[in-house]
Amino acid sequence: MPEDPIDHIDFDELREKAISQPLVKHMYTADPSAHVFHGKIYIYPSHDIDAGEAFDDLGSHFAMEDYHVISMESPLADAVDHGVALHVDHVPWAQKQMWAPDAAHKNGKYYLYFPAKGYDGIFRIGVAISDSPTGPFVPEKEAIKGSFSIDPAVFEDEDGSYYMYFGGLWGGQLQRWRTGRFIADEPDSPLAHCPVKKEPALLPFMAKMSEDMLEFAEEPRAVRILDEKGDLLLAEDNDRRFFEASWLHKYKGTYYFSYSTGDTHYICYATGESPYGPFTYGGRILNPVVGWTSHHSICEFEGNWYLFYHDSSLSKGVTHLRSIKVAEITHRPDGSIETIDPYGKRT
Ligand code: FUB
Repeated sequence: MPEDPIDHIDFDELREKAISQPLVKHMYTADPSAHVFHGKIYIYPSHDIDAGEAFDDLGSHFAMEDYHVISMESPLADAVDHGVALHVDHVPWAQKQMWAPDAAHKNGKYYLYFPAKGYDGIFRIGVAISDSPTGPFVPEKEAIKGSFSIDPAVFEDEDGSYYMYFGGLWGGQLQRWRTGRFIADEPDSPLAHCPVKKEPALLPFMAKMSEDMLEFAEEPRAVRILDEKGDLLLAEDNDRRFFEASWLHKYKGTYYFSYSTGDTHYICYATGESPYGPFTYGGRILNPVVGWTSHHSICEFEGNWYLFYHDSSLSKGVTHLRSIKVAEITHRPDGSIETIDPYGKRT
């Protein structure tokens, strides 16, 4: 994950061309998972800091320590920071790297789901509980049994079922779970164990949540992402294959699984008829932003649909110092989604 070459970018011009501005400027935030709870928008982002870690392709420089919850009365309103909602020091099983979180609401309780590296160097996904959407959240003592990798996203279906989608390549360690058990060999190269060329690409995972929202109700299973012929996307198809940042939304009865392509920096989507998939590739939602990572969520507010995303323009291109943003998205009559250019036009 190289540091961006920022010399050629005129950041003043970029700010003017940007379709949206950072929602929060007093700190760096990323990976915004947005939900509407009781008519108000709550955003659960990563809280980016510069912890002085060296850049590497495993994302060691993403050394975040806590989470803040941000709320907004509407997508155009001011964003309010509700302070620290959970700190790594209060999570018994987690050592470091509090990466992209998500949240869910059920029966008056709020659940914050978050990935972190344990003391064994392995990413797991934890859950913390609160009576308020803004926390503070009290973590469970152990990570969710059977969880692995990063970037949890929890979707509530219309029948009241909840499903978690998760996984991420390279530093997110998904490739190290190819055999069903963690492959812990050295050296810790981001590409070791990744499929190549015409092999099927790695797939994200998903599982239904238990009634109490604290466990998987079933063994996690792979989320199949297919091309137009019904074949799995290939590892060499870097412009379309899954990398990280799972999200699921439902529009007019169709399930939209969206994700980042990582090293090609797109946010793409695929559609299906069931929360379990399979999903067929549909196109791009967001073209590359300034910064290496791209990570988003999609949520409906008062009948309109919004993409929450991030870029590194406020930090003038620093990969791990990002800022959350929001832009409206459009589902066309045929169900496809218009592509947004973060610094220009829609197609
Ligand atoms: O914020 C840390 C990591 O960067 C996230 O978990 C990934 O999705 C990427 O945005």
